Amino acid sequence: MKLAVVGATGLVGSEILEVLAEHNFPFDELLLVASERSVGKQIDYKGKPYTVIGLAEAVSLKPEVAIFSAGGSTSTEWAPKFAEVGTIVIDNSSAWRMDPTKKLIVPEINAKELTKEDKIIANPNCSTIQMVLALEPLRSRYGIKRIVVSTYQSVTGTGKAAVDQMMAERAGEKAEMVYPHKIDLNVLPHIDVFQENGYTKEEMKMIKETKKIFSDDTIQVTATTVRIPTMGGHSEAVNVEFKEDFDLAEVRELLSAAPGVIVQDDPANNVYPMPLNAHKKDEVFVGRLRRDESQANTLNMWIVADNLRKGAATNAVQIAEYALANGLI
Ligand code: 2RA
Repeated sequence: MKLAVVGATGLVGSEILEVLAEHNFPFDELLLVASERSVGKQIDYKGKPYTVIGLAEAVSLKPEVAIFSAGGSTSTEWAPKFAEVGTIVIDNSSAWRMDPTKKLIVPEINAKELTKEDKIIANPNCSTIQMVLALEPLRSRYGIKRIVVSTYQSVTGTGKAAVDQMMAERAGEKAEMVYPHKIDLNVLPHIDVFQENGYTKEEMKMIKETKKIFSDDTIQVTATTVRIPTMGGHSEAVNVEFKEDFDLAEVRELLSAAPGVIVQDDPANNVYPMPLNAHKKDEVFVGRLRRDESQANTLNMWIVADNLRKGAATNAVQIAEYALANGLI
């Protein structure tokens, strides 16, 4: 099995390598792939140096699987070229997510939809993944009518340059501006570009992707996505209205039993999910579980996950693991 990691030099790329190593992902050959300016660079995997190769060379080597994290335009151009030589592409960009011919997969929810015919598989947006994973056990029990989500997103979601901007500002140094404003000691109600309807693209991703992953266009979703000066992960305040009433003790049980979800909910002892604790973890953490007393059948919850892990690298590696375990490769 030949595995390619495309975009191996980026923040998500290095996280993918870490997750592959931690999960002991089986392969015979590893191709580390990046844009022309990184070709020839050395990157270590499990203590062994690998030389970065270019995209055209990687296609000619026909890997069985390629995990892409190289941005939308690289995916648009190169994913079909890999697919043509038989590679299964698992793509982290937004390029294919809403394409009706491509599946948008969170393995714990809908990996069963995958078949051998799926050559380009889309990984959802980070803020969507952690929300739908925590909602899935409740959705299957009570049904969801409406979701109102507000996010508190880490600068790592923008990439290394954004982390550098925040750190330079913190150190009082001159910062290269990635955001339109200072990010340290600030909060930006602005993630990705504004759309004609006044929402940002990040907000629209949460709305559209949630419906696609749950295969349910009737679920109403509204979102406000916000960048905050933190690094460990994304946090989300979610207000969810179910079709049926719920029992809070049962909600806790369902969440505790859900794969990939950890309940941290002990307010008396100041226990609740925080990005500081979610950092480098594969799971999604849920807490502050409480009934919305202003409306029937409605729950408030707080969801935190490392956006580079379950929000990107972990989910992509899990898709590859599913494909391997189920004979799709
Ligand atoms: C963010 N949604 O945090 C992103 C990254 N995929 O900006």
